[in-house]
Amino acid sequence: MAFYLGLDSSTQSLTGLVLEVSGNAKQVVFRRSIEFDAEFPQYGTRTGVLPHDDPLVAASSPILWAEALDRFMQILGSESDFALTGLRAVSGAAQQHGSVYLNAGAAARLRELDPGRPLSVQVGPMLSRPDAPIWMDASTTAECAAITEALGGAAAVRELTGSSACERFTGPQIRKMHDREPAAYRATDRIHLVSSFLASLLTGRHAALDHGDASGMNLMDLGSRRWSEKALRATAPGLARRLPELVAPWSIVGRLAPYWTERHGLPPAKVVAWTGDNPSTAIGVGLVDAATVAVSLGTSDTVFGLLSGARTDPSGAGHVFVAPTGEPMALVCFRNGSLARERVRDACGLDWEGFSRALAETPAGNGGRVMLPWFEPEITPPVLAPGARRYGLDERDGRANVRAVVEGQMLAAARHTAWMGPRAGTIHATGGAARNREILQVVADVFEAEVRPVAAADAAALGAALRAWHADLLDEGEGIGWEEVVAGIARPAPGDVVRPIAAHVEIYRTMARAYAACESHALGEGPDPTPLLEAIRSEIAS
Ligand code: ADP
Ligand code: XUL
Repeated sequence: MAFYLGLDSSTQSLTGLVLEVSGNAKQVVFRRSIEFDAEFPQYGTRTGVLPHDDPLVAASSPILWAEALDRFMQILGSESDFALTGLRAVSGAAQQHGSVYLNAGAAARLRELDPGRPLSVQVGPMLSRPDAPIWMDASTTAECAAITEALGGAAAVRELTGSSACERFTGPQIRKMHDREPAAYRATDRIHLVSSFLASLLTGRHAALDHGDASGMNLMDLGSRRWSEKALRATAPGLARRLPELVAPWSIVGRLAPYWTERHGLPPAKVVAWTGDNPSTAIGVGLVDAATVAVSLGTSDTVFGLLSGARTDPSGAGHVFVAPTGEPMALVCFRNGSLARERVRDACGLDWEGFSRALAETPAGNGGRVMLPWFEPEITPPVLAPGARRYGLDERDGRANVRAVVEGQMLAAARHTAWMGPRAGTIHATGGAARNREILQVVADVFEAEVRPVAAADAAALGAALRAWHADLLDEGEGIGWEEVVAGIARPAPGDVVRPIAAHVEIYRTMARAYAACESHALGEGPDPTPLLEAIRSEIAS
């Protein structure tokens, strides 16, 4: 019997779970989630983000993430009722793109982490910048333009790194820091992603970064999976020596440092490279072939799947990352996910049950009314000026707004993922909102696919535990296929399926044209869609 710990440091919380593996049987034997805002109010975060006057800026606190990790390990050490000595390996997933800036003293401080003092007080002195920009930041449009120009245009950046230069990606964030805070940049010895920062705390040394999370930086050559000298030059001087080593996702990057063994009674388990939450979720929902895609309805909504052939998104909104299997995966991210749904829910004074009822009792297509749900600056399509746009929709009509926010989100998701290739027949759904059947019905109807909610909650943490198991076996010289890794656990519950309703599918084919016209108009790229919407209204009414 062996145990594997998977962690997920997401925008709003840290979740960890322990997987017990005995022969072919796997089960989760321990699970705990720690909400940042509620458990650590002293940092002043709201939904995991430090308040800022500029709506385009989003940062969080690396000390908060460290304190949450320490708290989780303390709970694991004191409350778990299985033999901790059997813990063989640990891995993790983290919100992607966010960056942590460490000074030259950090390497020694990591080596000498003192088990007698809380981690949080030991992390502060390692930082060359107190906060960490995160994936919600949209303040680097100028930096993206400069990098794009230096690399020969958007298509060239995509070919090289798998994505166009994106505001939230780490390269543009580093360039901004270099240009606007030169002293802090000079004082920076190592730049980690959230994933490799937390792995460094676990191992007590600067941990390597996996190809999967490194794909979200606009700095790695996706073909060779090395840092691209060109991209580094286009970003900031002296960057190569500030970046972690790159490794394959299944690499062992160290062992739990004495801090963890002495302070919390954990064994010196192997630490497997951490990755981004989306790549890790791919394993946690059982995406091990290109026939299935996943929809993750969390703080952000993401749609992703393994790619069968090489392609990038010509529109520039989608990304190609390296999956934990080593294959390319496509991903499109929508910032206005759960928080936008919550915004509409709260404006109508509803709970989730009432939200679901409003969805169930309003007609598919919403009588031709459209919402572009850009309450916050949006990533896909890129929108910097926040504010929902409504077409034919009265803001005071609560139930129609409930349907409009979900339909707007799913019509956008279908439109902006068409580049990924032929539509999948099955969608695996995960994330907090995947427990909402009425939302999943809209996903099924718009994507014309069967939607299967993945039974296990916490897919990113589960994916991390499964990756830890896979890497441990590989390290012991026992190869194991990915099908076998996910078998029996990272799978939709048998028989639990939401099927598309034929009449709704027809309506959404029409509404896709309505959505596209509204989006083009709102982006200043198309005419007033009112005449089209009027025609569509009578089309779907008949
Ligand atoms: P994260 O991206 O932080 O990991 P989760 O995947 O845990 O987020 O999702 C959390 C979100 O799930 C909450 O912000 C909430 O809006 C949403 N949620 C929870 N329950 C429901 C429900 N019944 N219907 C719709 N959304 C829900
Ligand atoms: C993906 C992205 C988000 C974060 C959320 O590109 O920015 O999904 O990973 O944690």
